[in-house]
Amino acid sequence: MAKQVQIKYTQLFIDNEFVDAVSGRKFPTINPTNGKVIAEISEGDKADVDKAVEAAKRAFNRNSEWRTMNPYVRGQLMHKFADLVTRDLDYIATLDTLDNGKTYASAVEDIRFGIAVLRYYAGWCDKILGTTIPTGDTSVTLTRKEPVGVVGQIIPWNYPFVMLAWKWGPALATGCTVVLKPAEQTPLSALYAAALAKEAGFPAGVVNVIPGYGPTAGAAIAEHPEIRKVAFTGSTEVGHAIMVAAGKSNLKRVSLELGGKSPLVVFDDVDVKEAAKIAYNAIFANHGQNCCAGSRTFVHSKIYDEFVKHAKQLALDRKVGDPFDSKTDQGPQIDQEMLDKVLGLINSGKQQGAVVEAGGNRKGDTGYFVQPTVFSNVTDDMRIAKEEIFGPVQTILKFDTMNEVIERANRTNYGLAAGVITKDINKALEFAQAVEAGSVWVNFYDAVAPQTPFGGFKQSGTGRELGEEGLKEYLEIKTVSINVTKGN
Ligand code: TXE
Repeated sequence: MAKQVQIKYTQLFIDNEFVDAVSGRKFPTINPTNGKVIAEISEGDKADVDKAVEAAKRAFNRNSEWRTMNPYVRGQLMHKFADLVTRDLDYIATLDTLDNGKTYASAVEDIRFGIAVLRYYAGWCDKILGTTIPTGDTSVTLTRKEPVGVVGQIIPWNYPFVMLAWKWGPALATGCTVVLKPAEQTPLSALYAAALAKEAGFPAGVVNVIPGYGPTAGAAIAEHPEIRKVAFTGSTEVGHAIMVAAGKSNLKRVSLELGGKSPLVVFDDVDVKEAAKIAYNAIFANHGQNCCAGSRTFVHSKIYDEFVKHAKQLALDRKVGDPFDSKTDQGPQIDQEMLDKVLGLINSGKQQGAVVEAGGNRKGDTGYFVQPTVFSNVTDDMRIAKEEIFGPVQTILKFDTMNEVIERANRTNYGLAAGVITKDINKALEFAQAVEAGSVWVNFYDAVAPQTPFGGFKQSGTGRELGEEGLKEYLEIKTVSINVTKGN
């Protein structure tokens, strides 16, 4: 797999054109495998967000091409865009691997999932229906579902293209117009997607992409008085800031998909080796940089030692290295900051008395690689059991009873996802009902599909993405009541 590809787009995308930032500033995007600069990217700021919002507003004008487009044609445009992503799948996956460090194989899976999400939402375009409501003899009442308007979307670096697809899918299906800010670490695939949107034939201003930093470009989106809705995926800390900004500006709608500390509970009636494999994938997928990572593995005391033995072996066998090498399981973490954060938390685990079964250190001194790490003897009070590590670090805790594990699983401000492994359907359902989490997976993990709603309880977020639920975030409901001589 070629590691060197031509980077075609490095400027902001506004009104269907690639342009420099108003300030003329640029910032580097770094390859986490070697710490080297891949490209210098135009750095968007408030002035650029303002320009993009103006373009998005024009595209949303009442008589614009986009607003008057037959919804079926809108769906065809989305399918055309998905076709182009399919055509260039290898290239886009290469951009994400270069920029993010994820393995090329997982980047390909990501892009395929993104395509599935885009096609799922393309199918919705002409199926967004209103209702008629009986209101008496002298009136007729109906509802219309209308796009909210210009939406801001701020996405993270862990799944660069997929996050764009999750955001653009429902926004375009409902007929909104978009100003998207990719993460500063991973702007490349979003800029390429912008070029494909133009090639597909979306009218100017329907999608705009403004790379830049959070406190400048991101904050300008969250505070903008003419953005009607902001969709954010990222840290819980910034999620708080987005809500404050929305409250202080124009009460724009807010949907947030934030961090997690998701429990995966393994009962004692399972095939232990199999369960260890599920738990391994649950935590190590995407190098642990996954909002729903199974980052607290609760194992029943009867099988605890055997489980730890398997978990240790799986981590020791995990191949860390060049993400473009097809034998590699794990590439680097995203950047120096995350490397430092993950290593700091690993050290806290050592200091607080957890047992290092595997890994426990940085790997090499070039790039941001971390050894796959397994901690046993973890207790609830340790930082590694409480804080989102966002790295390849498995923490294995021991439990004895259902009530105990439910109480401990829920003792967190997060509530994004949870898993349970058992052969007993009653246990599985009892846990699924009691756990405070937006997604619960039984006997597997990370089973997210375009048609299944996804989002968090508590401080893991608000609102839902994917599925029909995901559309609601982008729709206003208008009630139209008509005075008639003979109603119902
Ligand atoms: O997130 P940030 P970071 C968690 C994970 C990770 C931690 C920090 O625990 O260790 O967050 O990661 C933009 N106004 N997750 O620092 O800062 C930013 O530019 C508006 C979980 O990367 O939240 C980027 O585009 N926007 C998560 C996006 O927010 C702002 C995925 C995410 O960056 C902003 C990533 C501001 N003031 C990290 N500050 C998940 N839920 O999947 C930053 N941004």
